[in-house]
Amino acid sequence: MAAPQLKRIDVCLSPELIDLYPLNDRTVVVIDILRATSCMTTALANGVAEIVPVADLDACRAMRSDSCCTAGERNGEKLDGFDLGNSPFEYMNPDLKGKRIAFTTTNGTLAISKSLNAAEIIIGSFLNLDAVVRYLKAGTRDIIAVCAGWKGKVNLEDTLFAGALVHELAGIAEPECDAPLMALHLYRQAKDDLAGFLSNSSHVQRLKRLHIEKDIAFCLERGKYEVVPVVRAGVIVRA
Ligand code: 3SL
Repeated sequence: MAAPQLKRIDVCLSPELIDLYPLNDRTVVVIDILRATSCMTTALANGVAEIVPVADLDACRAMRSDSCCTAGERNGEKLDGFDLGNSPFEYMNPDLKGKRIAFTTTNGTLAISKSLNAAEIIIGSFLNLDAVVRYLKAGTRDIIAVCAGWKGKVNLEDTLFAGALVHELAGIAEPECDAPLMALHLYRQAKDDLAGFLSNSSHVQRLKRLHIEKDIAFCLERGKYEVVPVVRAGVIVRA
């Protein structure tokens, strides 16, 4: 019997590079470990019904209504006029069960909006890594991990998560170019102490200046949730 064909996996290290990647027949995994995709995962795992990712701040603010809360973050800080910020702990509130949330963040929601041409988009974080890996193994499409980075620049934590996907999918999906190989090598160096490996990284330093170390530790927990958020008609729901 012929061996099953390997899928391909590529890594887009910054949304600025996204035009280089063919999205239309791929499953895209959007990654913003600190903290947007970790918040989205936490929210859906705790009963939030749907999240509308919105790149533009004013458009998101305008969506506030009786049936829609708003979440707004820029430069790590919650914004005036929004119900929620970008800490995963806010999304464990039982009052949010069944709610719709319009969500805008500095990089994460922009990465989602730039990925909308993909055949399929899912949301990845260390919190749901195992569920995402199972989902990708079961799927038939080639995969692109899109790292949100920071304002167009590459960051370490999103690259490490992309490397974790390449590592976990070994034998199922083969790296398509050097970015997945780089991410894989980094992840293999870092995997036994992600927090230590990231301690000097730019966004960890930024969040530490805002005194939100507990968010960093939480977002690096692996496999806490079984949920796989998917983007359907522009809205993030449970798969
Ligand atoms: O850039 C983003 O989307 C945010 O996740 C950044 S922060 O962690 O809220 O600073």
